[in-house]
Amino acid sequence: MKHIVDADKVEQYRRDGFVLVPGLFDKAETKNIRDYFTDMVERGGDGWAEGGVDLTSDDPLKRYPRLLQPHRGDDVAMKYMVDERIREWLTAFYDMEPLAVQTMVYFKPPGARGQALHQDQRYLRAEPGTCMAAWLALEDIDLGNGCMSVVPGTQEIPMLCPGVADSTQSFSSHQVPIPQDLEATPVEMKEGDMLFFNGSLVHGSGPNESKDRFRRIIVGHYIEGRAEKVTHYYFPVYRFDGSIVEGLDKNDWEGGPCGVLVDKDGKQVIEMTGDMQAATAAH
Ligand SMILES: O=C(O)CCC(=O)C(=O)O
Repeated sequence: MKHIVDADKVEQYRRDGFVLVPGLFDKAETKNIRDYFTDMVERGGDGWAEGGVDLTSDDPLKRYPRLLQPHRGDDVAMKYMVDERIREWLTAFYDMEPLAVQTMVYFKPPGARGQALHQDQRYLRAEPGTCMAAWLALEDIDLGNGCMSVVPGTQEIPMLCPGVADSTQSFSSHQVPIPQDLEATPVEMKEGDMLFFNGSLVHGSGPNESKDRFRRIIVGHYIEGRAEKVTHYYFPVYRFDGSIVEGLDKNDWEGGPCGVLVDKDGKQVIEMTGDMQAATAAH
């Protein structure tokens, strides 16, 4: 059945920098993906588990670390990354087919920490344009098991210099500040729902405080079709037909200017006086 891209949702994405598309994948598909990658991490991660799997650790994320870039050798991950429905939506948002650069699978078992507020473009450094994510709920996700939160109003801001995250709540060590008058809003999702968001949008997730529910998701990251440069880590860059794009330039990891929040005449503004490398090194 041909999937229909909804014009109101495209408009919403262009305005807000994120949009939730309910039921983009059906339950048979999400179950397959969920079971497939859970089996993979439980047998040791097949080489994709961040830092390897440590079954003896007290940290749930060491027993179930996220899988990084499995599409580089795994067909199920590759199939997700270049899924036709994702292609149709992203192409509608940007009026041009994007390029695919990343897959990740998060398990977030009960008791696991979340990931502090951040902006993806800081890492991907796609130029020109931005990056975008296609984040699929592989089970029902709510505040209790650590849903995603987004900060509406940040979809067009520059990269903010990160501060230090609370390591009891987040496995990642950096956290960007939230500009005045904006707030993080939880996005609860049903299994099969897709959250699309751009690379400026500040987002992150809290811990899984449930007793017995995992929070599994798979995410693909993309750059605009007109991009000429992306951080070296994201090579090879793929088209949606699975072929590799040659000729893009490589950016360094986490470099470039970043913004600090300052008060000016009683109003908060972002001043691009920071340096991302310095901000990162300070932690
Ligand atoms: O799944 C999460 O908790 C965070 C994932 C995320 O931030 C991302 O995919 O950019």
